[in-house]
Amino acid sequence: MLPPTAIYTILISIALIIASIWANDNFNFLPDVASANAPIYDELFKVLFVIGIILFVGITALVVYSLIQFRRKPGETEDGLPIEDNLPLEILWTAIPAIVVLFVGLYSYDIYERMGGMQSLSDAHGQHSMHAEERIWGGIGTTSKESAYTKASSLVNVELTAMQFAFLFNYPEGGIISGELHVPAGQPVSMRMESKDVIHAFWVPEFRLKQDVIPGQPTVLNFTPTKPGRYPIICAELCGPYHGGMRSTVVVEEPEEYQAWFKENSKQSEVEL
Ligand SMILES: [Cu+2]
Repeated sequence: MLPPTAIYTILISIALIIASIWANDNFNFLPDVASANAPIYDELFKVLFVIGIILFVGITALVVYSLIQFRRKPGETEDGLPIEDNLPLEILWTAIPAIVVLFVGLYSYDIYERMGGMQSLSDAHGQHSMHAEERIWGGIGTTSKESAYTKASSLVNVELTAMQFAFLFNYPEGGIISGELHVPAGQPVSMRMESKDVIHAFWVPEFRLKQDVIPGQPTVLNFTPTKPGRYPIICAELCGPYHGGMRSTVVVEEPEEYQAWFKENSKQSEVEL
């Protein structure tokens, strides 16, 4: 027969696991899912969040239990028992965090790879040719296969220029320069990013994407938007006094709407030229 404390431990653990699964299915703390890699990223976030909750609740429960159970009794004046050297316990509390950290590390790496982070950039959708000596890195990207829209195959090329305190988007094919990023849903986008002054970061929470924009060292971000809508672009690198105001918008449109926007704006630029 198990001692009562062991039974309580088992029951509490089961209740915690059930509660975590229920919370995971019923609450969504995260912003909209608007790109192909967002679901993959959310998977990682949820796993980390559940591990965090289990540790937090477990440790807090243990502390509260110890506070009550081992409280000094009235009239007790002596020191506690001098306990030291419990080898099995030390092995256990070293092994458990080691396994957790190893698991989190390998799993994060796997997610990074699934998001295209380990892809060599020259393979990525045959994007515009780059000089071999050019240092371009940080190719977080996705393939369109996870996308709800798999029909499109053409690649949208955008060049992002960041400066204190604005983002500028240039579409080389149409000669368009825009303060807002327009992208078609379901089509892979390859964005080449460079900064004019200091380090900025391009962040779209709904895409679950963040990439530094660095002066003199272009970075590339490949992604496939999936859900039409307007989402904020936020500079996520403290870049100066108006860093907080460095925002823009990404407009994800149905492919036809995007084509219409593109046509309209590239015509205008022809007239201006
Ligand atoms: Cu900035």
